Amino acid sequence: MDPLLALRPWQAPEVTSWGRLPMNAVDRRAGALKLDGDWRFQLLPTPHAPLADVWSSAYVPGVWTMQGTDDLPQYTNVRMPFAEFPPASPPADPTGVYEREVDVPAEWAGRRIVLQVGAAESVLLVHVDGRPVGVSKDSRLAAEFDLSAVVSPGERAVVRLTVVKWSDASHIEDQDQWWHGGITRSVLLYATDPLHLADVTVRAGRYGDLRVDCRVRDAGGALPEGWYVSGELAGHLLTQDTEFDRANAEDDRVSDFLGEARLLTTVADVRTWNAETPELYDLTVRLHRADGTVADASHHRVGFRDVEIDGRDLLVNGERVFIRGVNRHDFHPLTGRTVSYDDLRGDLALLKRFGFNAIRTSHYPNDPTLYDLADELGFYVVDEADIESHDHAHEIADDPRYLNAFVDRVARMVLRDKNHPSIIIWSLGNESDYGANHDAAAGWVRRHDPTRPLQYEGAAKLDWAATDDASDIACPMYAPIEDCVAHALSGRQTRPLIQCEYSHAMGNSNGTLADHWAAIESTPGLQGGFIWEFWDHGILQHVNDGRPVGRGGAGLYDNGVAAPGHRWAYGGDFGETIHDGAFIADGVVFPDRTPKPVMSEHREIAAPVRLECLRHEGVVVGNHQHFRGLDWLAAEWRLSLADGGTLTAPAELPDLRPGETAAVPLPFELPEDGGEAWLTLHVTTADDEPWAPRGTVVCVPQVRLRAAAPPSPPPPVRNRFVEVDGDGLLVHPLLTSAPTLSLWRAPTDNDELGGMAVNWRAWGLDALERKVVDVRRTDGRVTVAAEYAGETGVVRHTQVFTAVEGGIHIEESAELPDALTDVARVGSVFETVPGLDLMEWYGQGPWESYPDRAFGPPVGHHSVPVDELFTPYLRPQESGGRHGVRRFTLSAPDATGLTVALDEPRQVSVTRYRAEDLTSVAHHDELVPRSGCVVHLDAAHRGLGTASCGPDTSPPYLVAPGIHRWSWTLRAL
Ligand code: IPT
Repeated sequence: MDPLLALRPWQAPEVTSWGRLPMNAVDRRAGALKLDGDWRFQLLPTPHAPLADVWSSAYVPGVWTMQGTDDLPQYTNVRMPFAEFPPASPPADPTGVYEREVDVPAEWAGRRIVLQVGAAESVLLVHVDGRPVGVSKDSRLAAEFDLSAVVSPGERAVVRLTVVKWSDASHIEDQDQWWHGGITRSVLLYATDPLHLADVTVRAGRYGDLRVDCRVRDAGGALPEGWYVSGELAGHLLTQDTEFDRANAEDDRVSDFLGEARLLTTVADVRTWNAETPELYDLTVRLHRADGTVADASHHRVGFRDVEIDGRDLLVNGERVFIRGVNRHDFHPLTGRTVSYDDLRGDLALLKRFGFNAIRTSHYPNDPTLYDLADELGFYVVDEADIESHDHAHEIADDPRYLNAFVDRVARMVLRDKNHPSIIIWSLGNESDYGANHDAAAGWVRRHDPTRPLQYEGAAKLDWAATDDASDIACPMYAPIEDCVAHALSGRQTRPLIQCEYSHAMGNSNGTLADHWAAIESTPGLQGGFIWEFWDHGILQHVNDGRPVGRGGAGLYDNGVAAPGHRWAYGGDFGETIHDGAFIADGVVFPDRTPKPVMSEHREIAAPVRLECLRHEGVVVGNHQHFRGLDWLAAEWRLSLADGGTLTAPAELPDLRPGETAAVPLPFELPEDGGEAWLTLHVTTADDEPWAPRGTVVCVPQVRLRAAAPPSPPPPVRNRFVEVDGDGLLVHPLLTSAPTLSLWRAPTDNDELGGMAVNWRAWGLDALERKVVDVRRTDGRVTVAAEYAGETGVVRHTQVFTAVEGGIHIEESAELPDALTDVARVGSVFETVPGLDLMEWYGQGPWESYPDRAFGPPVGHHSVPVDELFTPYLRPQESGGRHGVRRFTLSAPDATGLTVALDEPRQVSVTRYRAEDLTSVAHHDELVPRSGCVVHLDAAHRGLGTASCGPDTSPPYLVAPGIHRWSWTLRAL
C-alpha cells in the first residue's frame, strides 16, 4: 500500500506534516511556474477507494464542491457536520485526486526545485511520478515540498495532489462558514540556487531604524565559504552587522549548515507607515556567493511603524488609534473560497471608502495578497491562526494530541506574515475555549515576535482585567456597550479593550452602531472593535437544479440581487439536513460586494471631518484623524431648507492637524423664511486615492442651524365631510387599501433569533382582527373608532378625518394594553394605486435607516425610485425604512400622485411588499412585487438591535405600551 495512505494522516492529529519545508517569508511568486488551470480529477468516496480509469477535470485553484460533483457545499456554524468525536473523521470521506503533467524546465538543472500548494482542505498528500513526497494539514496556509530529488529538469513529471476532505484537522477548522473540499489557492513550482535565503525577517520602527535578519541554507548541506548578504532600501545600502556576526562566531552559535546575517540601517526623516498614510519603502535583500555573484534575492515592502501597549492603550507610532474594524473571510459567491487579486483589492477599496481602517482575518490566515494590499492601502490587521474547535472546544484545548497542531498553525502564520507592517496584532484563533495548547502557542509567538501584541478572546474572556493569560488585549465578542464602559470606568482595567466581534450584521441589523462609537470615543480605555462581518456568504445557485453556478457566473448578479433563475443560497439550500440556515448571511455587503445601508452609516460614524454648531457665530470643523491633515479632501457646503430647497457654496477646509478644530463663519446668510435649516459639509476626495477616484464621497457631516416651527394642523374646510365606507375605512381615489393600524413588521433576523417574532405571533400581531365600533360625523370631522383584537386583548384605534385645503388631515391614536410590552411598530399602513413609482422626501436619507441606525443619513431633499427603496436582504424581512421623514410625495411620470405631510419626523417605508409577502417566502428571488406602493407611517418603530448574535435593541429604541398619537395630511398632487 502507498505509505502516505498507510499512515492514515487524516486520523492522526499529532501528524501536522511530513516532508514539508519550514514556512518562511520569502515571496517566491515572481518567477514561479503557475500550475493553475484544469487538472485531471477524480472524486473518491474514501481516501482508500481505488482510482477509476475515467478521469474528469477540475479547475485549480478551486473547490470541487462548486465544480459539478455530487459533493455539495454545506453550512454549519458551531456543530460539526459529522457525528464522530475528535480526532475521528467519518468513514465516508470525499477525497479529491488531482493530477497533471509538469514539464520541468531544462534550465533548472542543478537548482533546488520546490512545489508550493497554496492551500488545500483539509489534508494534502503529494506524490510525484507515483513516489510519496509529503503530507500537509493547516488548510489556509501554503505547503512547500522540495522536489529536487524526485524530478529531472528537462523532463516531464506527473504531480498528484490528493485532498482528503474530513480529518482530525476538521475539528479545529470548525469555523462558522461553508464546508468545502479542494485546493483553494494557486499551485506553484519554482527553483532557487542550492544556496538560498531560507527566511528573511524585517523589523522597521517609527524612528527609521531597520533591521533585517537573514537565514541562509544550502541544499547541498554545508554552506559554501565566503557567502554574504547585502540589502538595498530605496537606493540606500544597508550595512551588515559585524557585531552580530562576531557574537555568533564567538559563541559558536551558528553551524556550517545554517547561516545567519543581520543588516542594519537608519533612515533619516523616515515617512512612517500608518493606516491613513501607508508609506512603504522597497527593500531588496541579496545573498551573494564569495565571488560577489547573486545566488538568491528577496523583495519586501517595508513600513516603518511601532506597535505597543501602554497601560490600557494600544499605540501605533505612539498614537492611541481607533480600531474601526471588520471581520473578513476569504469568500466568493462563484468560487466559494478562492479570491483573486482584483477581488481582494475590491474588498479593501470598498472598506476604505466606508471608513474602515482595520481587518481581523476571521478565522484563519487569509490569502497572502490580502496583506500586501493592507500594507499598500492602509489597514491595521489582526492576523488570526486557523484554529477553531468550536463544537469540541473544551476537549481539544487541553488535548495533547492537538498540541502540535496549535503551535504549528500559529507559528506558520507568524513565519509567513511577520514582515507586513499592516499586521499589528497576532491572534491565536477563535472560539476554542482556553487550554494548555493555547499557552504553548502563545509562548512561541511571544518569544519569536516580541514586536506585536497577541490576542485571544477565549483567554481574556475569563477576566478582562487579568494580566497573566494568553491575551495582551481584552477582546470580547458582542459585549454590551454598558459592560465595556463599566469596565473602563471600574479602575480595574489592565489592558486595551477592543471587541474582536460586535454589531452582528445579519439581515437588517447593526442597531446602535453609533451608540457604540459615542461610548468608545468618549471613554478612555475603549478603542474600537471589529464588526461581524464583511460578507453575506450567499453562494450563487441555479434555482432549477439547485447546483452552484460556479466559475463563469460573473454577470449573473447586479446590485446585490441574483439574476432571474438564480438566487443566493444559504444553509439548507443544497439539500443538507444538518445546517444553520441564513446565519451565514450576516455581512455588511451582499454576496456580490454591494454595500448594505449599514456601510453608509459606518462611513458617517468614521467621518474624518466633523462639524459642530456654534449657534450664531458659525460652525466648528474638526479633524478626527490620527495622522493626516485635511489637504486630501475637497468639500462643498450645502444648506437644506425645509421649505426652500438646497443651496450650495464652495468650502475651504481649514488647515488642521489631527485632533484640531477651527471655527469657520457660516457660509450662507440664513434666509428669514424657509423653516428648518440644516448645514451639510459634503466631503469628497480631492485627488485620486489608491482606493477611490477623485470626487468620491468621504462623509457628509451635518449640523442643524434652525429648528422647525411647532406644527400647526391645516385649517378645516367647512361643510365637507371626508368619505369613509361602512367599515369606517377612508375612501380615496389614490388608495387601493385604506389606512389601518399596524403593530407588526416582517421579522428581521434579529427579531426571529432574538425571540421577539415568536411573541409577536403569539400575541397575534401578524393577524389582528379589525372591528369598527363607531363612526361619528361632527363639526366637519369624521371620527372612526376601531378595535384590533389579538391574543392579549384589544388595541383601541381612533382616526379623525378632516377635510382640509387640497386633501385630508388624519389624526390617529392607538392605545396598547400593558400586555403588549414590546411591539414592532405603531403606525398606519395603506396601499396606493399603481404607477406612483418615484418617492421624493424631505427628511433623513437617501439610504435606509431605522431609529437605532440613523446617525448617518443627512436631513435633506431626497428622491429615489420606489423599486430602489427596498433592500434585498437574502431572507426577506422588514426593509426599506427611512427615519426622520417630515413629508414625502409618491408620483407618476406625469407628475400625478400624492403627498403626505407628517406632524413630526417619523419612520416611513414605501415598498412593493406587505409584511406578509415578505414572511411567506424564504429567498429574495421568490418575492413578487405589487404594482402599487405599500406605505407605512410609524408613530413608533422598534430599533433593529443585534439580537441574532449579541445585545437586543437598547431600551430607548423599544416601543412601549400605552397611548401613541400621530397625525398626517394626505393630498393629491
Ligand atoms: C461568533 C463567531 O466567532 C463567528 O465566527 C460567528 O459565528 C459569529 O459568532 C456569529 O455570526 S461566536 C458566537 C458564539 C458569539
